[in-house]
Amino acid sequence: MTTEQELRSLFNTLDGDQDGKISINELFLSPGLSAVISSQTKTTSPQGLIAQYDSDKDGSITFEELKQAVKEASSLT
Ligand SMILES: [Ca+2]
Ligand SMILES: [Ca+2]
Repeated sequence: MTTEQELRSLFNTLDGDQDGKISINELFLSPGLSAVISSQTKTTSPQGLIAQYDSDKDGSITFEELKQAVKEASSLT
């Protein structure tokens, strides 16, 4: 399980242009970090992550969406 603080720093590292959202391009730019996100959210790819957890359908993942994704994934087990 990842703490909110760890998740926040992961999010900030992935958000290369610091606009507060992780786009699919940013996920592809950091394959190592994307793999961590994938394992935390039980998805297999950046596309899968966005397809499953982009709740407002803007094509990118906000911190709130990421947090929700991790929460949902960890309560599934
Ligand atoms: Ca961004
Ligand atoms: Ca979104």
